[in-house]
Amino acid sequence: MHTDINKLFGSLWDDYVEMTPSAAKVHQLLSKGDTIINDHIALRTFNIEKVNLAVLSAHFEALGYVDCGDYHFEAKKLKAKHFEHPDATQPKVFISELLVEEFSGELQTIIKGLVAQIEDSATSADNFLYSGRHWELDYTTYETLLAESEYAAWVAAFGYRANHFTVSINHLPGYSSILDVNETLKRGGFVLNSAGGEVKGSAEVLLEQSSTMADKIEVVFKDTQKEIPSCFYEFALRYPKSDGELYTGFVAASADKIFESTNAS
Ligand code: OOG
Ligand code: NI
Repeated sequence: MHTDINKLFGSLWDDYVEMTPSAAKVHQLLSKGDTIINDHIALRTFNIEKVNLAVLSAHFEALGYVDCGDYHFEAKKLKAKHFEHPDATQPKVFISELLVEEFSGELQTIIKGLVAQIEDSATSADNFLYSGRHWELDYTTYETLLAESEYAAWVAAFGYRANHFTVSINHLPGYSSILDVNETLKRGGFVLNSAGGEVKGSAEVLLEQSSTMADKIEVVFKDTQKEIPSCFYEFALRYPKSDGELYTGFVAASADKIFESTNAS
């Protein structure tokens, strides 16, 4: 486990930028050299005991993060939680897990076989949250998973790392609306996720979000190399609750569409 939050997020960011070449360009386009404040990051896993959501969240809880919300995505067969740090300037953390037992016997056997290859000591090591894949994977196995769950295929191909970072528009100099951010991104040549509309959520639900479609990078499989969707960048604008404090939760209907940023098209 890490003892230094900034080092953990620094390592997660370095790995994320390697997986997501466009992220450095988006960061540059929006920040114009200023510091960007992250609203949150997100991680994905399987609900198998060795690597479940609680195993990932333990790394954040050791740094003072607190469980602040539960989410269920029935169609995608996922559960998620979000975590906040007492220091509100630290990014929130959104962690989801695939409900493996709700899938076919074939998918369950494949996933159990991948997880079995992880060294027992690996999941509590300092670097676990940005350690990537701990197993061998054939391209045909990836495709088999893809046919049932895009999420399962993504975790199988990329393992443990940040799936996205999220720019806090509330803290982004020069922007006060998500439409302006989206316009800048599109003019810069970046492709937005349009599932459910380019802007997910609204002022009424206290959160507006948008995201790029994931980059495609060359991934090494056991038998071949293929370009597949890796990670994406998200943008979030939060609105104040009646007590004047910014809403800090997530919106399940919006999150459901954000997941689709790693779809192939
Ligand atoms: C998480 C999708 C949900 C959000 O901000 O609502 C999300 C994922 O794609 O792993 O990040
Ligand atoms: Ni997100």
